[in-house]
Amino acid sequence: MLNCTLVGAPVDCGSSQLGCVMGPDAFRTAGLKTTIEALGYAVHDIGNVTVEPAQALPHANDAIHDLSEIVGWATALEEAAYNAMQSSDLPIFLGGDHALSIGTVPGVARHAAEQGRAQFVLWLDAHPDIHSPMTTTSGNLHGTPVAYFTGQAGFENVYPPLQHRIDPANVCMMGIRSVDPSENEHLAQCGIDVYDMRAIDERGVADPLRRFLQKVKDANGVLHVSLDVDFLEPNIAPAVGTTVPGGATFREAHLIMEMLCDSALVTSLDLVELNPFLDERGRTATLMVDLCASLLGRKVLDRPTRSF
Ligand code: Z70
Ligand code: MN
Ligand code: MN
Ligand code: MN
Repeated sequence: MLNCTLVGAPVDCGSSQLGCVMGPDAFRTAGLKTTIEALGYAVHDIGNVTVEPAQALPHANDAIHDLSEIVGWATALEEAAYNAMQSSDLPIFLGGDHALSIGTVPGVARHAAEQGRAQFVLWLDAHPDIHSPMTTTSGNLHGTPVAYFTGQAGFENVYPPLQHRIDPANVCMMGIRSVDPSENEHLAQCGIDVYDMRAIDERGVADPLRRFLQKVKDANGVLHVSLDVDFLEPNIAPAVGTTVPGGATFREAHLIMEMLCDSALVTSLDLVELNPFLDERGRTATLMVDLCASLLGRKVLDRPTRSF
């Protein structure tokens, strides 16, 4: 029997709106554990990661807030993610805002490196989250994880030294539709595969995803999926601080999860930016749990689906 570990990461200081701190409990309330158990997994919920009170850290960009708290989370979550990878077939990190990936991605990458496997990342988000500490104008550090874990300059003496960098060629982004000017500049030259909503409208999700999964498979890689609630169309997923219209539909999101399931390449998952304070009768939390179920093996038909 495969086992799955739930790791609560109630980070909320990477964004400017309160509420993500309740995310892990909303996923629990929406029945994440029993849903995954019903699919035949042994599920262990280790509860929420906690951090030591941090000491204030100096930084050059005055817009930045809560840097020392984020560094505390990054350190604790790198360790928690690495440990969960050692004891589990599939850790799921329950956010919390997207700053949690500053810790979880390096943690799973440490495990992959020890296994001699290349770590890949699928970033499902309205935003590329590729600011450095010098380029962020909002100062919200949930806008920085991709720049950090791909080894972009500017994090020296700001975040913990990066031990296991993710090659930008091993990162694929889908759903992108809100990009700041400095992020655009960086995306143009860093080598990340970016499928913005225009690309998805023209090509659908299946073809770009199939290409990326083939690349992971050819490299004998392992895949971390980072799913931001705002990847989804806000009409179906209202529980998020910054809603960006024109997101992925219910059907596109489920298809991605089903294809990821069939690939058997996913070894870890972030569920981030759920703000239960903004939800409507739990529908966003429930949708995220349903997407998880598709990723972990829930099928419409018992017989294998024909794919074209
Ligand atoms: C913008 C910034 C952001 C949400 C990421 C947005 C960042 N690029 N917002 N996820 N919800 O503030 O840096
Ligand atoms: Mn705070
Ligand atoms: Mn994000
Ligand atoms: Mn986002």
